[in-house]
Amino acid sequence: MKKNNLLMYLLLVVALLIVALPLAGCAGSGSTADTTAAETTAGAKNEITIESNSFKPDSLTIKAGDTVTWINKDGYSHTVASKNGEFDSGNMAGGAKFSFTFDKEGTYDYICSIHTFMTGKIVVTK
Ligand SMILES: [Cu+2]
Repeated sequence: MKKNNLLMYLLLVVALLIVALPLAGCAGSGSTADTTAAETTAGAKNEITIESNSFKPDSLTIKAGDTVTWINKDGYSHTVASKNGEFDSGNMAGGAKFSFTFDKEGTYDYICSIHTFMTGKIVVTK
């Protein structure tokens, strides 16, 4: 009789372990999310607005690899044209945007080829 009770007790312990172990496994695996750190997607916005026949700001310093976006807020066409031919937006109607990525350091003077008195420059540092 005593031996039987012990056997029943052992069976009960084993049965409890079988039920309890998968539950413990589930609880452990529930906390693996949220490990990827949020990367800084946007640093300073390199935006230049074209407004009232001028580039604002007319001088902008960025780092190599940065992209600059010009936005024409006038109701008529402008262009963004590098004096040395590195970039040329072509005709930008009112509301149009133009982006260029500067890979090399240096100073890039540009004008609006329609209104050549409109000048600006981008300084690209390392
Ligand atoms: Cu213009």
